[in-house]
Amino acid sequence: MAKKLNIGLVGCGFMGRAHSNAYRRVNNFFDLEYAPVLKAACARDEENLKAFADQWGYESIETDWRRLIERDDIDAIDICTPNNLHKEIAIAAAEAGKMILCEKPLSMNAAEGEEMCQAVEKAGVANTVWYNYRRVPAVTLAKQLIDEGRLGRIFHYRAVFLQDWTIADDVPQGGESNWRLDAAAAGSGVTGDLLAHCIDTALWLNGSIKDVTAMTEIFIKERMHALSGKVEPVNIDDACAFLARFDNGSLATFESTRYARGHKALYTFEINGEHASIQWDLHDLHRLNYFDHGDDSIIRGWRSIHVTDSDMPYMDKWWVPGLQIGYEHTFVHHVADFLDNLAKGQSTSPTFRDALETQYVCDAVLKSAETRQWETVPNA
Ligand code: SOE
Repeated sequence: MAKKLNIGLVGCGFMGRAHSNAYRRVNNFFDLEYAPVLKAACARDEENLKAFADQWGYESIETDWRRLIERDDIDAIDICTPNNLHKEIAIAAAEAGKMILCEKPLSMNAAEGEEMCQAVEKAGVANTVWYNYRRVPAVTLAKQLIDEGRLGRIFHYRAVFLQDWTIADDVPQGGESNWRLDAAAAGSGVTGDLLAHCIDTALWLNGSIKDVTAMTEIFIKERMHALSGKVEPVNIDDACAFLARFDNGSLATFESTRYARGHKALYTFEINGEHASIQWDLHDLHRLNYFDHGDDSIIRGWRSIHVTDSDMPYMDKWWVPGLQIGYEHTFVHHVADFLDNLAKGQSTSPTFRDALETQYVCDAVLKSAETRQWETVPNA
């Protein structure tokens, strides 16, 4: 009989659904010492919350996250709120001795992230940040190939994350649906929302970033604010591109925008090494493209690895070779790793401290866009 881990989830939007699905599925597929229990869901709008709790099978609801944290029957707090609430909830949860699973990005900025790290480290509670793309099997396989030294010295890292959902000027900012467009709720625009994913993956695959130089743009300068009902200035970056140098000497380009007509969530990266190169594309997430210069010259070329075999990361837990999995499984993998590490008394990466490194890069990027200078990234 698995040990129970009682989850209290705060926020019942898109990420609340993705995480709830993961908690429900994980023990069906992974053999683990712990089993999450959907103990309580928390949000302000009681009607929506009740519907959400019924749909996902939560045992109870709370409309105040402070009350949720006070409850003795909650072991772990899962933060799926807009970014401006992460810090307060995480610190209160840590002080109450709860484990914390926090949605990305960790915080509005690095200063907040530092306080959050101190709180979880002082309390000694298990913590993790949901940068889910690390746990796409093809991306985990890329990590394995790099760690095995198959690429050799890395020269280049190239990442983009393109969307097009904010092009119309009548999309409001703020409120439940569009808080990502409101600087007061999100902290930043594509830098904290999309490039943070690219940066997290890059730091994991290719090590620390030394310095950056960036440019950002706000294409639509004013939007109606859903809460005030008034037209207000837009203060988030609609687009951002930056150059970076890694500690290992490799050079990088990163680009993100919500104004790339035709692209919904095109996250791609390419890494060029001395012996081999790797490419990955979220729209084809179960494939890893790989070029190995060590192949015989007459058969040398890019190969597209279908990451579905049982000796590939996570895939022995799912179907039979050849049958692929998708986006929602990355969250199942994250929970599985969290529960597995809990049983071993270990923390699960990215921890708050790992995610703070991403915040430092984001802050340096935004600062560089203002100063128009190269900015050094501090160590986390
Ligand atoms: C924004 O549209 C968004 O939902 C991000 O917030 C997610 O982190 C990303 O995975 C997909 O796009």
